[in-house]
Amino acid sequence: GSPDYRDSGLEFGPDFLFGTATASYQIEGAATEDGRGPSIWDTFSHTPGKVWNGDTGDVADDHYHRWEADLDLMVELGLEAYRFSIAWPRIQPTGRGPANEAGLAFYERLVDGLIARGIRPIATLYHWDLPQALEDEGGWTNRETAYAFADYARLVGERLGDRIDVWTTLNEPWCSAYLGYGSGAHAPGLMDGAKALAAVHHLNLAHGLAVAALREVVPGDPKFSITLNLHVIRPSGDTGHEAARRIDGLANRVFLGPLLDGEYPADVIDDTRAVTDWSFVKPGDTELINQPIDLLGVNYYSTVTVRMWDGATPRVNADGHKDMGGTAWPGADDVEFLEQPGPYTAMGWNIDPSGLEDLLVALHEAYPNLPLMVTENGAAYDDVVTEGPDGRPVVQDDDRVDYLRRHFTAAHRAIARGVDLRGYQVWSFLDNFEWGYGYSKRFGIVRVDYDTLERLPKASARWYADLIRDRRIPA
Ligand code: PNW
Repeated sequence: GSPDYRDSGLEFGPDFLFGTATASYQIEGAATEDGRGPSIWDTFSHTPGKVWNGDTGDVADDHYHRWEADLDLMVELGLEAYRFSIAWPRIQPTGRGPANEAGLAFYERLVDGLIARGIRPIATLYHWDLPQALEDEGGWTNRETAYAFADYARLVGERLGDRIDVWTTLNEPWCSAYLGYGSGAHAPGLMDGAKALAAVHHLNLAHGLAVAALREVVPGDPKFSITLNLHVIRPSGDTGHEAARRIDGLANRVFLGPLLDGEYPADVIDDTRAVTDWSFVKPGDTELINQPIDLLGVNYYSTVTVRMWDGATPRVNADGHKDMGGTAWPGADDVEFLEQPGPYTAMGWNIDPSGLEDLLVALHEAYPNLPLMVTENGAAYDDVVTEGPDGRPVVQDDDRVDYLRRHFTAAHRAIARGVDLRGYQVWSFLDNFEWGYGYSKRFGIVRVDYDTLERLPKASARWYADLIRDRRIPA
């Protein structure tokens, strides 16, 4: 049978980089401070009906003001790396033009603060907070946004270039394109399959142009990367393989193809002919996208199970996405996403650590010379605060510890099978603004009290600290 992934005592090498991840809009707050312009997530979260409970990132974890104490807490936990994102509208409030000095200065303080504490900075240039002014001109459906992104990357690279270990261009362009422009679950909330596919291409192009720009201005030998949320797809029944090919195309190969192989997969273009003619791809684009990269970031949470819909019985659609009326799968509305076997996290996502092992091994087999990093993995649970033996509050999040233990074990098994895995960033350092779910879903290994903004490391944070100290999965 398949392993239960609860092995303890497995050892990680001395260079394996243990850390946590966050994103600017999810933690910073200070939404109008120091010249920050509005992003599509400000607009979206302030639009009634888009985010649970009307929650916004206006204050979030107030990390913009509390960053120093947050970094001290990372030291206390022994974290070796920190994956954070830079808010484009802090650097360029309207997405174009000269850099806003106060915005650059914030990230310079943060990065210098990390380095002073011996924590390695992993910077993401785009974790979904597009300047609203660019969305007003079409956002990611507009080719110009890709060029604007490269200009922004250059501004940040010129200032911080010598101090960042890993530069990541985009976080999960799948979400930006398909949830932002297709399903409507994410900002800007459009529901148009053709726009979603145009966004896919312009995000790919933005990545390529940004890597080229960064290489020009960044000294030394940092790593350039992109982070994808590749889908691990389990086929069901006779039609499962056809359904899996279709979803693999839209979710995975439409990114991996141009990024790493220099071309779009022909079957994806065929599958989506009724949605778009792909005329947004211009001659030379795939060469621009296909820049050499040094590392691929992998975000992993769950798996999907698919088959083709028979057209008669009610179509199952348990793909785990908030239903706003659009579709995250342009041209694949005849694919069914089946209910997954449990157990589930508080997101309703099924827990399957074998998916992480499978994904890492498959990527290594397809791209043997490309080092990998888990740039996100973690779980939301309905944490409860209780009184500890000494009368102080504790969060005994054993379910999250178990989730992390199994996924670290899966990663270890992948390494044992030859995968060049360089590190693991747990999502997330802090409870934070979970996009359409607002503050209702808690992913942190550190609890945030949203009344007082106090931080409280959960049992999972202590468990992780032990793992990092011993470089072994604790018993
Ligand atoms: C990722 N989906 O988001 C993001 O990179 C994080 O910002 C986020 O907080 C984390 O995972 C947990 O959700 C996703 O619907 C959001 O498939 C939605 C999906 C996938 C990833």
